[in-house]
Amino acid sequence: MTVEGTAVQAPAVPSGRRGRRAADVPALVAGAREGDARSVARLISLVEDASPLLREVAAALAPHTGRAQVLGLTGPPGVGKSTTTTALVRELRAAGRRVGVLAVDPSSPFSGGALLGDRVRMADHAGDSGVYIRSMASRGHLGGLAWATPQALRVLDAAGCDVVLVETVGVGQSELEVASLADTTLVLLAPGMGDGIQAAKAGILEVADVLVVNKADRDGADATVRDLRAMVSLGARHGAEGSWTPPIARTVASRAEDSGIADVLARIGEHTAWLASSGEGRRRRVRRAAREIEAIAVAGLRERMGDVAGSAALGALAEQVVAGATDPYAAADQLTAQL
Ligand SMILES: Nc1nc2c(ncn2[C@@H]2O[C@H](COP(=O)(O)OP(=O)(O)O)[C@@H](O)[C@H]2O)c(=O)[nH]1
Ligand SMILES: [Mg+2]
Repeated sequence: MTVEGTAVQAPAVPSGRRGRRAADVPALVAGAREGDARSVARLISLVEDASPLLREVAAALAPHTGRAQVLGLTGPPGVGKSTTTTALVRELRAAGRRVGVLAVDPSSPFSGGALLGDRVRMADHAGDSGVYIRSMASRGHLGGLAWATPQALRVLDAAGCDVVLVETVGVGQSELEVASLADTTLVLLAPGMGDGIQAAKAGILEVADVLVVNKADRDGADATVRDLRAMVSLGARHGAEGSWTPPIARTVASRAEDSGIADVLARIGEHTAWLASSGEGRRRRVRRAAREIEAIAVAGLRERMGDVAGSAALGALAEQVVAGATDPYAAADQLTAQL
């Protein structure tokens, strides 16, 4: 009876809470480092679900990270980010490099059409063990991307990816988020997206390390390149000596030949060299880590504050403030002193 019971229970529940609780983090990390795709997927799931094992996962990954080059791709929906990502993966694989892809959509739910589309298109590479592809969702809450994506990046880094591509839709904050994650950020634009350019103008030069005018097979590509060149030269005039001026590449990412993707990779290579020679690469990574630590710390504090809200201590302090026995600032100090 007991044998039957365990036989039914153990392997019959591969996913869900039971499986998660049973996760053996050191074994998963060892598996990921050996290139086992299932271990990689499992670790990313632990991260994405904010598993109680998150801390253990982070600690186990730490010694094996810091190698991967992170490329961010952002731009308006439909501009060709997924197509470009696919083309970059193809080129990088041809060069023998191991590649990870994180497709992040901050607004769509996990089963959303955009993500499904990404998956289908990425099926190009299915079966290639040198590529890990993962769609991520931020579960509807803004800022979700901020904490889960860096951890997922670490998983792919530890799994031996030489390059990790992070695709995000350029909607408001997410451009800034992807830029803060990446060593090199590509901003994609396409002809006939004048509104997109206008909207993006404010933030575009701050985040773009390489500008890509995709759909260069379409009318208006020259005008778009001209617009961008004017913007870039305006920005460059204010730039400090030795600063980076984003180059503008033209692509037809959907083409098998003459796509311009090799040129994009060459520009990325130049940026990578500049990151190293200027010291900016290191500074960016330190800034990235600082922001991450801050986000984790603030989230922790907020959680502890949550325990305080509605507590007897808070109630008592509120009574005192109403009675004029103390002021809200002094009360807040008393409250935070308890954390
Ligand atoms: N004409 C043309 N179409 C393209 C090009 N690149 C991508 N597309 C098409 O544009 C559409 C949107 O591409 P997708 O990569 O999904 O855009 P994303 O939303 O930015 O990821 C798809 O139908 C692609 O086939 C290109 O260079 N030229
Ligand atoms: Mg896409």
